[in-house]
Amino acid sequence: MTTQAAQSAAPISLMGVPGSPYTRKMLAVLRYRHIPYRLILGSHTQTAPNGRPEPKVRMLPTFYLPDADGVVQAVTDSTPLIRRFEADYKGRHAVPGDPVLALIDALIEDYADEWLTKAMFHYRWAYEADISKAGSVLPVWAREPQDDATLAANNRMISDRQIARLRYVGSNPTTARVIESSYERFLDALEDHLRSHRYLLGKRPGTGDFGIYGQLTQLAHFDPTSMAVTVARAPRVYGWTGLVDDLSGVEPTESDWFDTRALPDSLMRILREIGRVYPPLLLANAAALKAGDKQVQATIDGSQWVQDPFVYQGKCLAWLRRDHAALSPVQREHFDRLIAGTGCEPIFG
Ligand SMILES: N[C@@H](CCC(=O)N[C@@H](CS)C(=O)NCC(=O)O)C(=O)O
Repeated sequence: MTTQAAQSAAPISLMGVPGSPYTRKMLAVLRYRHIPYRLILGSHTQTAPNGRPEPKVRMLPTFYLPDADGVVQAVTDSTPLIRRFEADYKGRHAVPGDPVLALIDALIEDYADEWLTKAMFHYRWAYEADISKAGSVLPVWAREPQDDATLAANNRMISDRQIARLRYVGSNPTTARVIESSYERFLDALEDHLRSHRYLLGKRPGTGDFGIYGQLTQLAHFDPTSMAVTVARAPRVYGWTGLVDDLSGVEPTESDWFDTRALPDSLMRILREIGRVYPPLLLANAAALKAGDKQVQATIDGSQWVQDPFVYQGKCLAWLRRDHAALSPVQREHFDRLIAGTGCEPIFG
């Protein structure tokens, strides 16, 4: 897509539902960036294609965007899509201009998308109250109007399917405590940061804010068990989730980003929480993929962690390393010094 075409007022189309954290993440990015859009409410299995192409992987959200030849393609994956829109649309950028800060932002976004989502999936499908709420509300979001018997059948179908998927995210009786205590420590750290700051990286939101917001639309605002934990421990985090939903009226300036020479302790605390849990998973997953192992075995926060290998998270690690390698020697040294002692170091080799 050329910049000129992208800058025109033509809205872009995406398909998604309110119960999908990545759909919510992208809607908030589009609103903040003043990118006009049309949301097609629905999911791949339930919504008529209406001439729309199928994505390679049926994920939500799916965007319908022209390729280099102008042919509309179905595209998924929020992280590279945000970067594509950074190039196509000028102003109000979500990626910091300073490459060192941009890498910290990318790390936070990745943690949200790949780790915090474990908490989201775990709370939703491991507790009776959460299963019951999600099972009866998600079908309303993804389907046409339905009578009580159909809704009850859809409730059972979606619950059975998602509970069976708990093993993919690594949620089981052994890891439940690791996931929940990590969510609680994350809440405490973000709550502390929000005592003095509006966003993760200063007075304007970065991609990490949108990644975290996406997961919190569910964890903090929908699923009852994690919602109760959030409200009790972190009222600012609960409130912040409502704010990030629509940042169309924020007028950001370049000086709104933190100066990397003086990052606040509260941000470092968040990075230490990321470094405590996320690198062991990324590295063990990469090792399992390389060896062709059937299981990822890791020690996370002192506990045994077992899950299926995940090709996509292998790519996440490669992207973070690529961005680290692309820094100038001076920037890389600065970045390495910033994250020293956080536990995040092994991600970058
Ligand atoms: N890495 C993808 C993840 C998207 C994703 O996992 N979407 C979920 C819903 S939130 C999905 O569509 N899962 C397939 C399914 O539920 O059938 C992104 O950032 O967009």
